[in-house]
Amino acid sequence: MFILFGVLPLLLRLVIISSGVQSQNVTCQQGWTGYGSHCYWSQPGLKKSWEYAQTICQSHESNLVKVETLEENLWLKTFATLSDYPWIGANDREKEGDWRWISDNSTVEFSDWGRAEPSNTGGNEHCAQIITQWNDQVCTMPYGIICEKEG
Ligand SMILES: [Ca+2]
Ligand SMILES: [Ca+2]
Repeated sequence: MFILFGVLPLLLRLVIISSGVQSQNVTCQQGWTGYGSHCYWSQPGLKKSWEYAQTICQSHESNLVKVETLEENLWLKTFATLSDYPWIGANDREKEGDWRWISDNSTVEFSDWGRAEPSNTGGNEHCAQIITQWNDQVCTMPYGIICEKEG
């Protein structure tokens, strides 16, 4: 009985927390998570090159995530599996130093580059990932995927 009384409040709390997570102001299809007016998808452990990651997103009518605000950036760090160092949609493949979002080719305005990043190490880092902050990385390396679409 002692154990039961100890566990019940904890279970109740978990139910409240999980229902809170689901109550977003956007409706997303199964397997997608809503935040703001967008839907997001990521699969822990699934790591691909940046371009293949974008292909996977496109096959689900989405793109690699466009990070527009501090709030979205913070939320993504709780949503994604950061140990997969997930790719985001920012890239400077067309022109060195000209960072653009793959979803709409717009210039990267908000950013969260880590210390001394983007470094363009070896002259060959043209795709962005989240480590703890953003890092430019060699696009062909396999890392996690965060897709985003309109809700
Ligand atoms: Ca670069
Ligand atoms: Ca770098």
